[in-house]
Amino acid sequence: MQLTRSQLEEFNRRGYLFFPGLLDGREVNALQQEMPEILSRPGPEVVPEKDNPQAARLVFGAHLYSEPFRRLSLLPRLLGPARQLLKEEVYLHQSRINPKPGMAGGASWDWHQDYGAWHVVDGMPEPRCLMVAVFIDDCTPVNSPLLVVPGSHRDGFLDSIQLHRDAKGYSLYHIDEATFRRLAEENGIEALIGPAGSVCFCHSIVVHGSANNVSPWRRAIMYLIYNAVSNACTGTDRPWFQNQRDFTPLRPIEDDGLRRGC
Ligand SMILES: O=C(O)CCC(=O)C(=O)O
Repeated sequence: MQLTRSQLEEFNRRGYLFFPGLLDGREVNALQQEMPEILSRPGPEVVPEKDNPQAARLVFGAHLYSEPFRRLSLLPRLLGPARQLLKEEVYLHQSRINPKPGMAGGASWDWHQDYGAWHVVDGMPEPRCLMVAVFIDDCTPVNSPLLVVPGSHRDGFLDSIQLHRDAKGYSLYHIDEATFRRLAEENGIEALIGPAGSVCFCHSIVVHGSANNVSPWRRAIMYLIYNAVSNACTGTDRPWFQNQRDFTPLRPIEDDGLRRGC
């Protein structure tokens, strides 16, 4: 998939591009079928919710142990735009699934820029990476969609970030209230709504967050973090599932590779 000039302009202006239903039903099904096994892994790559240890808050690294998720990360529909937006070869710095179970099992995320953790903890030199959000489930107005502040990347990396004291098993640098109020007043807030299989290509310093999922329905999203190869992280503190150390440029598979592998 090749982005058009107007899509590139939109990305520069708004900080993200959203494609409803970029994956078809068979592809979505292949990913959804993997979820029970992924969620039941005992490993440290599964981070529980603080107030509900039975529920997973984050599952890191699924592309390394689930074949459908590995194939997803190499689809030309994702890799092509990632390389185009970053203007060079890319590797996968991190992947994480946020399963966001229903009935308030999936707790909120304070407003933050993802780049904070990668920069401060993993030593990523520049915000030259992308957060690609792939909807595993339908994201509706009622099941706690991801909320973004369009255009907030134009303010750059905010120096008001603070380490979130409640983040256990992962790092989250959130922004202070005054800064967030200003950004929201200037730019508004948008909810990413779409069917399972929708994909958002998002700049790594776009401010985003989400509320508790009080609906009965799960709202899982896979976040694939593509980083420019020349922007590889220098830190080594975090484990394989949070800070991948293989900087080999990714090579796309066939565009029907996820469908055929099912
Ligand atoms: O999926 C969500 O609700 C928010 C997740 C998020 O902001 C993150 O993982 O950086």
